[in-house]
Amino acid sequence: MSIKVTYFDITALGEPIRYLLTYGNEKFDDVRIERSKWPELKPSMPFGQMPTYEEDGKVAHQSLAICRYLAKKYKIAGADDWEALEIDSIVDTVNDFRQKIAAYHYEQDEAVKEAKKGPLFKETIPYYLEKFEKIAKDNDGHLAVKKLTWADLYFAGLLSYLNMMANMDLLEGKPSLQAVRDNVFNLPAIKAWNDAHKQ
Ligand SMILES: N[C@@H](CCC(=O)N[C@@H](CS)C(=O)NCC(=O)O)C(=O)O
Repeated sequence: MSIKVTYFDITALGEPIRYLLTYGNEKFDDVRIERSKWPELKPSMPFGQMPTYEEDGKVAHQSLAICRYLAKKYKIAGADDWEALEIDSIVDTVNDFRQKIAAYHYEQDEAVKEAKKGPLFKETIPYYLEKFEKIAKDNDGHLAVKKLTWADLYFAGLLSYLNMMANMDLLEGKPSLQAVRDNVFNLPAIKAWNDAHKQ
């Protein structure tokens, strides 16, 4: 089977897909598009965005849908529909969290950005992180169902991007979330991937 992931040369929304494929010991073509080439390529993408995932010439888009597809393939998407719901819920919540930080980070208007700063750092980020930390503690170092699932891979894959956008170590003082990260980073395949892709 020929597999290709196409994204910019950054972690962000591409890395969870790369992590899933790496976890599944899949060989894949890790295509990284230079920013200068993007305008030319954009119209050829299903909805003008990346990442995309290709399998034997068939193209899929939407990073969460792609991750979920791979997680099902590698049997880390839940043992039954209720587990799958729990996993999907936390993944969507991590994604909400990402979007709230991104709304600040990518704000172009400096005055608006300054106005968003206080609520984001004093309220939103602590609110989400405290809840995530409790969930991770209750789930023995995982984000759902007390075992490794794609929610953990998604979170760990997104982490460097979240930290970059927030310009802080979001996991400082959060031992259970650190355990979620470490449980993923210590998987031999992911460790080898991270060693080979230090950014
Ligand atoms: N919901 C989509 C979002 C994709 C997205 O926002 N992609 C951005 C990069 S992170 C992009 O392609 N930006 C370039 C553009 O829109 O021209 C997903 O999760 O795949």
